[in-house]
Amino acid sequence: MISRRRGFATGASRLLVFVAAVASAMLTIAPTAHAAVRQYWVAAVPTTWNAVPNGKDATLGTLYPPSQTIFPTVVYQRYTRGWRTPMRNAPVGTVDHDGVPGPLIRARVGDRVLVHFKNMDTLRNVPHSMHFHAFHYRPSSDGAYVPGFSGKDAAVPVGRSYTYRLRAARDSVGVWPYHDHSPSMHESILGGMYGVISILGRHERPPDREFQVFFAPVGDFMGIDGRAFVGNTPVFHARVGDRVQWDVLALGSDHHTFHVHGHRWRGSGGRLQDVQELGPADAFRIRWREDAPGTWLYHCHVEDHMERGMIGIYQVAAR
Ligand SMILES: [Cu+2]
Repeated sequence: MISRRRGFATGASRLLVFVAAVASAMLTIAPTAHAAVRQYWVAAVPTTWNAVPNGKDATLGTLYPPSQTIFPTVVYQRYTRGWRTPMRNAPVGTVDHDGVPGPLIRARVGDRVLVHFKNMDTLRNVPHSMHFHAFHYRPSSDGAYVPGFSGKDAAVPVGRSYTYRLRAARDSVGVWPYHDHSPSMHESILGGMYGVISILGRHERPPDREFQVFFAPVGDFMGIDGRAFVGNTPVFHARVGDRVQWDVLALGSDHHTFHVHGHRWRGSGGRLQDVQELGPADAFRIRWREDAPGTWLYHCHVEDHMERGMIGIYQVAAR
């Protein structure tokens, strides 16, 4: 008994010494102690996009022929390491189709993020790039074309690749867009070359559900995640009690007003609101604990945008 107790005591003091040593080491390198290096492989790939797969505006009953809704385009596609195999851009539930928006780029404060980008655009055969909001980086990872100044990051030729080196700092927390910023930027964004960056604090608890809502024009329509009208735009799902997060972003030349039925949230200054405005390249995240079972609408409240497709369904199941 005694020897066992002594053995425990010895083990315990060794443990204490070890804990003290680790604690002291963590104090020295605290800011980066848990930082990760996250790597993403992304490519610009040709695809055939259908903005209205079911061919109709279910609200007004208007029918749209495939000739009006289907078009060839180039999108960002996530790949496994070394661009071996295409993979889903985001988990099912954050968006329920693939291609638009591009890969969901996640990070925590302190992380380094390497985005390996390859241009596989054999459709338009033009250079592309990736330009990231929110992250800290050197000009060589800006991805924006500046005539006479920018380098390989800003116009990656077809068949070539480039690695963007990014760092998430404390002022990177939140939701932000990334997009093509090469000379073909305007046509590329219209075609769907954009995506979502979602950055959490170092120790911030992630939500139970995260939904990506990206407002942008798509062909003749006004789209959410590249799709138009109820039945085509994503159907988001939650349960009563879930901590949900809406990632809301916009690109293009319009201002939008994000609205969810049956829900309110605290905006800037603590004001309760059920509509929140955003302009081009603007972004925000909205969070609440779900307490309203039922089938709800979410949409842009600019009437013209809503009529041209910016509307979808949010389903909340009772627990
Ligand atoms: Cu709108």
